[in-house]
Amino acid sequence: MARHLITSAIPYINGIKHLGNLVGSQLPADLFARYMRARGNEVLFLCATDEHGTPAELAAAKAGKPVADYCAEMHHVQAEIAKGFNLSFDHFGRSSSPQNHALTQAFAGRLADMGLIREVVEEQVYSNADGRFLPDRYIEGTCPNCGFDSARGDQCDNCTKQLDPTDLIDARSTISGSTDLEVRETKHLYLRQSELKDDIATWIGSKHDWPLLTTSIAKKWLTDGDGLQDRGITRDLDWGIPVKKGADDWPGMEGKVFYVWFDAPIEYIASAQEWVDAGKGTDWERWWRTDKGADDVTYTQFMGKDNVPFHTLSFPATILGSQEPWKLVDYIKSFNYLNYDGGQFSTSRGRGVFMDQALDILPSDYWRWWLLSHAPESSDAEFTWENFQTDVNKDLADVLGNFVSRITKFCRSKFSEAVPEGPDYGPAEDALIADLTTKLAEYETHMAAMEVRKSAADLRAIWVLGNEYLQSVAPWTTFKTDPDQAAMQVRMGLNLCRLYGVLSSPFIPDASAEILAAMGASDATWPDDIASAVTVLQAGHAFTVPEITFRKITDDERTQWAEKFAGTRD
Ligand code: B3M
Ligand code: ZN
Repeated sequence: MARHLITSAIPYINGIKHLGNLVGSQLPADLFARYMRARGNEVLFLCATDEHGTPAELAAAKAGKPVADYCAEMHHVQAEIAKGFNLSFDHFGRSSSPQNHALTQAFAGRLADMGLIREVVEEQVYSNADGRFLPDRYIEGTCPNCGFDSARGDQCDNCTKQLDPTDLIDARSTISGSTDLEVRETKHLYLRQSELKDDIATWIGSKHDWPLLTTSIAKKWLTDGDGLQDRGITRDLDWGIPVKKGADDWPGMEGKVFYVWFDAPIEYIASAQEWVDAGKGTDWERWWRTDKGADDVTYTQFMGKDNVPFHTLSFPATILGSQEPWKLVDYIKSFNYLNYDGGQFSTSRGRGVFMDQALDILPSDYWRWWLLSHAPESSDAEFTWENFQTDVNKDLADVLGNFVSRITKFCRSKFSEAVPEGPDYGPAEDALIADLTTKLAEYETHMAAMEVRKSAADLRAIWVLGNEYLQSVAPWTTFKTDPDQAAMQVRMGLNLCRLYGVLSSPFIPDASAEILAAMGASDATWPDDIASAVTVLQAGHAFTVPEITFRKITDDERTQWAEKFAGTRD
């Protein structure tokens, strides 16, 4: 049994995420976590809300609430929606937790002890109209790298370049819109990433099996311009983790907080501490400290491409720089963007489908299946209502749903609600077993490699093999001349239902559970061998006909939803 530590990028606290956010990290991470558990591995799957920084402050101000209250409420909302999508986190933490405060301050202190922190008196943008400094998202302007006109003070969303507010051209305050800005002096801490450049380059260079999307982004920022730059890790903000050197005050840094991107990845570790403190686990160091057993852990991170620089450069700089035995990530699975109906999903413009709205109109399995089977892996992908309707109706209703309902109903009407007798499996069944064996091996290979789309295609092919089998042996015809032979064919069909319940569970956990319950299956273990897996349900085993597992999306619904989600959410 191997041990897998799995984290999803932690979603910002400001509002409910859209389906593009979901498919870019949390959902594929859940798929992998479920698969690894199903294969008998020990899994710790962690996520959290990312509660600091300007996104939280701006959203709380908009909602007219104190930021701490806003975060507590939104954490609860996001946790409930995550449950609605069956995201099987072992813990869903909060980056504002006391554990993360202490750990972040400890890392900063340690990095200072290692000589990797510089105190810098620097020039920051100050807004006269707002009476404050404008870090990160408090300022917008034109990207000096690509010319995008709404680049933020910390990063350009268009080209992913990490920026400083003073880099922006034609900058304006996002609070007041004011362009009455000036540059003032303020003191900040810088992490001397440049000192760690060679270590990080060597480390990235050794990751030959990482997705090209991950390594190309990392290498670009390692080699572009002067290479890896020192990075400001503190901000002039009220909300955040106060700057301290471990437990001690940091002279000259009173009233300042750590930058959100410094403390957010540290929350991956703190979330494991929260998991223990919540009584859900007993030993977090076993997962995170290589001197305490984590050397045999495989650590996989999931994230959208815009988060890659922080996970390939900044967070590793924190870990490597500490020279403490922390577990470094083994594999980074990154995703491109999912677009929405000819444009981008937009949180600010309310364009696209948001996670809560999705669950209001259809059960989570419909979304899980479509999103995962269209995951934006090798390029950006696009959500259209036509494609969603067509593929959900075809894959889930026509292929899987129809298979289960047809065979269970046929058995009930011609035999009973119990697996019928009949002879041993013959040549047609042996051929089916051989085909399923080949497809299962491909499915397992792709799942282990986190090839999400290919895995979905394999699973669909496994469902199709069952349909083709039923189509060709046609028990409804056989029954007229040879009921005994038909009984055996039905027995195979019912066993396939159970098998599909097991194999489909990482993608569509609710439907899988429903199928397994209808089949009265107590054994839901992953099959070692198809030949024996299709004999688990023996003659006389009772089952029930499941409720309609998947219904079809109608043309009316499609039209109505396309209109409803065109872009008006406030
Ligand atoms: N909250 C960005 C995002 O949600 C950020 C990820 C942090 S991962 C440590 O896309
Ligand atoms: Zn740019």
